[in-house]
Amino acid sequence: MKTVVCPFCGFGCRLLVDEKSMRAKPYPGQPNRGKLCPKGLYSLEFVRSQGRLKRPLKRVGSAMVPISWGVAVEEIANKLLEIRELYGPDAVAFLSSSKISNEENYLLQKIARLFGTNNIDNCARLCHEASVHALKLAVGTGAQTNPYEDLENFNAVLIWGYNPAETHPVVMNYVLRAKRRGAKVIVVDVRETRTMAFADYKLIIKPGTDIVLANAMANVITGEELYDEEFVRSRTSGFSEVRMAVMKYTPEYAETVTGIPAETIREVARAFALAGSGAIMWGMGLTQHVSGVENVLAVINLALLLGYIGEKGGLYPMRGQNNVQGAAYMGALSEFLPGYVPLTDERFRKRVASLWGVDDLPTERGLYLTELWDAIERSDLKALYIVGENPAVSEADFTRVRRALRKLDLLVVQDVFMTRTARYAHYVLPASAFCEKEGSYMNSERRIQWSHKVCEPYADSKPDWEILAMLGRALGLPGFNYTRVEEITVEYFRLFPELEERSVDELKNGEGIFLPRKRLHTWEFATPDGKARFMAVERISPWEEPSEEFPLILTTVRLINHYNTGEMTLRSPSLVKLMGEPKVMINEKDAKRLGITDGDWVDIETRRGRIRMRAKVGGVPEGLVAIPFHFKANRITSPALNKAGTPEFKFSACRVKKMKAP
Ligand SMILES: Nc1nc2c(c(=O)[nH]1)N[C@H]1C(S)=C(S)[C@@H](COP(=O)(O)OP(=O)(O)OC[C@H]3O[C@@H](n4cnc5c(=O)[nH]c(N)nc54)[C@H](O)[C@@H]3O)O[C@H]1N2
Ligand SMILES: Nc1nc2c(c(=O)[nH]1)N[C@H]1C(S)=C(S)[C@@H](COP(=O)(O)OP(=O)(O)OC[C@H]3O[C@@H](n4cnc5c(=O)[nH]c(N)nc54)[C@H](O)[C@@H]3O)O[C@H]1N2
Ligand code: SF4
Ligand SMILES: [Mo]
Repeated sequence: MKTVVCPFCGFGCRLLVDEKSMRAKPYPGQPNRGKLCPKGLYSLEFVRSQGRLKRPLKRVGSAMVPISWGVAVEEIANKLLEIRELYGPDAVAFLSSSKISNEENYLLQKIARLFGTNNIDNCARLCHEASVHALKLAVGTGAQTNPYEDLENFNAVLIWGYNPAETHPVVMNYVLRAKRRGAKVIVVDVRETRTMAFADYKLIIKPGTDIVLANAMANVITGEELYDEEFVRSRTSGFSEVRMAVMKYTPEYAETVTGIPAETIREVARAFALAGSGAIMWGMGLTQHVSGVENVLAVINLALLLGYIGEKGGLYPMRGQNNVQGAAYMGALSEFLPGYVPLTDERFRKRVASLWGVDDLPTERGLYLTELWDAIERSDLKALYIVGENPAVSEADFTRVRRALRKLDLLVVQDVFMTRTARYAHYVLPASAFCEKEGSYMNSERRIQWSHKVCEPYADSKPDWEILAMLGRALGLPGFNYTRVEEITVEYFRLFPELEERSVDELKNGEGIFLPRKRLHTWEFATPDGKARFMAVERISPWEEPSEEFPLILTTVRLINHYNTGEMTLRSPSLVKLMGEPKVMINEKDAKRLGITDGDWVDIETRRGRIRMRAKVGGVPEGLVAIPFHFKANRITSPALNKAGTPEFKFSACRVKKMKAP
């Protein structure tokens, strides 16, 4: 039996895998304590599926022909160098993957920066980057503050724009244990979710009005003097601005905007404040809006008012992908060096440069993932190297993404499957799957865990770190002569003072290592003056308002047995058996008005285009339609970006029409 990290969500369960039968069962220790959801349980199935990429492929005309690893890497490197020679290093961009290990993310951002560009990003941009920006501003570190185990000790859990019963099923065990101890569970969502089945308070909010609700709760907490005066005085700044700003957000006003009764807002604000300790957990319902950063700031203000930090509470931006937290800590983001250190921090930047054997590194922030497509259209960007990312499906308004991908001089896709994105590639490189390689991953609570190799790489595939080491050498970059993955682990350990005394053996054999430590901000915040910053925020309207032509609001959501763009889940027979057909949810009244009954085929249309699926009547309030984002939703979603570069996946204006069956 070997321990392996689950390749799906950011909760970061560990699996015990029997090497002979290749069956997984849950690891009894931290963090999943003997539990798994179906995706983890059946995660080995996609590894053995027929669709795996077997060998490197090169586009010749309209055909993809097999070539050797040596030729593929040599040709790709030469083409990248040629483009750099002609147009400069910023004509090339690298997309890293929150599916690959820390070591692999570390290598790809090292390649990008040594190549001369900060055009390095990952799908965190589509996900929790607004949380990172807000947390950086307010508390100084862009990550979850407390471990999962703390959830059980708090007296209240506020779950906001987040549906863990489907998206992080195992974390629900922690929430439920808290509830059994008497903790109040409050859930805020635009529709009745599975998570609400466990809630003491279910708040159904109008889409995109979360700031108004959070400010109204702050209005009650300040107005009724329920805040923690000592904490506010000694550990924060900016309180008076926030108190002033929320004065006009009375519960009565908030009721008219959010649709939640004023009395309920009061009751919930009081219950949360009087609990004495509490966690706030949030997800894509907050971040995937043009107001994403401000949404998160408004919610963080509540924790700061009540002193729900350290022993008394925690901020839980529950991370999406299994290694999205690690990708960030390893520096696979266009505006941060490893450890979320800004590019402008000269001391740290020079330290990284000297570790890599050069004088300095580029200092201008690179392109965000969501800015690449316009840069390609403008002919500023000529080459894109994508590792484990499927933007032709996962990006908003993907028609323009697909158009841009076609225009590139060089597109390389390194993946385990021939993805929708790989179809546009000039070169496709077969990566080994998670259980075919060794490496470390970091989960949402910032626990670094080792994942062991349980089987040999499929066909002629190679672990991503080996491919990237070959690429680094072919590009003539210094320091890519790795022979074992552990050499990369030791190298990234050197960037973090907290890891200096730790060893790879400890990581391999124990319950993981928290970076930088288990609980953040217990005594001091990571801001320059050590204090948390209240940030007053005002309501921000969605980019696109419903109109006569497009009268309904469209949001996109997740289902428990589907995963993101489906490349992995659709290749798992057991999961395919469990998953239902994704359907558009529409309210009974809207359905009746439009002559739609349960199971009918409908067209959902926005200003970007149209998709067709079956309707499921019920489950959403009047005026809202919700579609599972998996597969095709992004043909029609809004590409408007927030300050952190995340699209407004959760709000488009749309219309729905009944169709004859296709
Ligand atoms: N089964 C499964 N699990 C997954 C994934 C998956 O694809 N499938 N993906 C993983 C990834 S990458 C991520 S990022 C996480 C995401 O995990 P979640 O954040 O839980 O995922 P979503 O379903 O996208 O969005 C959460 C909720 O936001 C609500 N919402 C929409 N608009 C608003 C709004 O304006 N205000 C409020 N308050 N709520 C709103 C939606 O109704 C939805 O219930 O899940 C991870 N886990
Ligand atoms: N409408 C709408 N769109 C959304 C969202 C939404 O809520 N609504 N959510 C957004 C969010 S939060 C996210 S995170 C993104 C996700 O967007 P993506 O990251 O593009 O989606 P995934 O399907 O997770 O793609 C991961 C890819 O990694 C590959 N892979 C798996 N393991 C390995 C490996 O070991 N090596 C390599 N090289 N490749 C590997 C898989 O085959 C797959 O192609 O989608 C975003 N898009
Ligand atoms: S909860 Fe997440 S990490 Fe755990 S088994 Fe399910 S998908 Fe994997
Ligand atoms: Mo995500």
